[in-house]
Amino acid sequence: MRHTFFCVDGHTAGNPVRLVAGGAPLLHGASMSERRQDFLARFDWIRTGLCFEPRGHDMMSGGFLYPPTQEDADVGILFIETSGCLPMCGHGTIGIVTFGLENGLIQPREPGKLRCEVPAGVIDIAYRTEGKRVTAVKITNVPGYLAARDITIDVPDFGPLTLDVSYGGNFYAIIEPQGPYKGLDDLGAARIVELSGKVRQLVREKFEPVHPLDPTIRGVSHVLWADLPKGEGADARNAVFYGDRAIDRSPCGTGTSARMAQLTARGRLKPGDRFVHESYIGSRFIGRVEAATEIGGQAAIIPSVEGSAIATGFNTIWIDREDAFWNGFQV
Ligand code: PYC
Repeated sequence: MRHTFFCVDGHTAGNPVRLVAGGAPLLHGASMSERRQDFLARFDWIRTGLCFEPRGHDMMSGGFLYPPTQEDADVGILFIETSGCLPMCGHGTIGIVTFGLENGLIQPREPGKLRCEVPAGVIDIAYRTEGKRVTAVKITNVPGYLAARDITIDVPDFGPLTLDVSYGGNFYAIIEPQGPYKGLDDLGAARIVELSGKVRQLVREKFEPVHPLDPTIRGVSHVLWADLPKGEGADARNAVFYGDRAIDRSPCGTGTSARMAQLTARGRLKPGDRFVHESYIGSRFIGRVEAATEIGGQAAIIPSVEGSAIATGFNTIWIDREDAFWNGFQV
């Protein structure tokens, strides 16, 4: 049996985005969070088939558009990625909104503005256009907060690290330069990938964060290696590890949100501050601490992240059960 998926492929700040515009399964659930659980239980083969080799690669990421479950939202988004179905994805949202608007798949009620329902909550979008092109997308994200400070781990063949765990739509282990970690260029991409899986495992053994409003959002999924900026006008640089082998080519929207929540909790940023974040490859998002708030009685921030995406083409993809690799593989 052959399943056909009509996709708009592209990238946000260098990281892939595959908007699956046709072929999304019908999902049960009264919220995007419940639909995420339903998708994971019944349709995860679609994610692995579209994201893993041979139809995808280590960094592959994307999502589907759904009618929202909430009346005040314009559209619902379900994210797929090599790492799973994320509660929220910043670079994915920027790409999905851009390609959705450019191809008439999303109809805003008010030009320049959208309200999107994602598994992690409701996010507000402001976007700019030039002719038919969407040139910038700003996400006002779900609240971010610092979940744990100063967790210590000892990484075999590397050394001791002290890190924070922060939430910006996913939970991040955040490592600043210290001891054996002298910065991104000193470590290099291959070593970041090699060490990050171990770091994530060691953090998971010590601490399991659970979102105060949605217990299905739990556990550290990403590792953010923080560094000083490289380019002029940037405030910081990062490499975000996800899945089993991926370094985000974008500055990572939820990672930027988590980093701003951490820095605000530690008194190094404050509401109103701008935070220009550079990715490993030098692309940028403009972050901002929009406001202070609280979540489950805990101090939090409303972060925003702005960036842009480029479509690279349409892609009709088959998943055929007669193909030995119909649901993808990882090596
Ligand atoms: O931009 O939030 C993000 C993201 C998560 C994983 C990869 N990118």
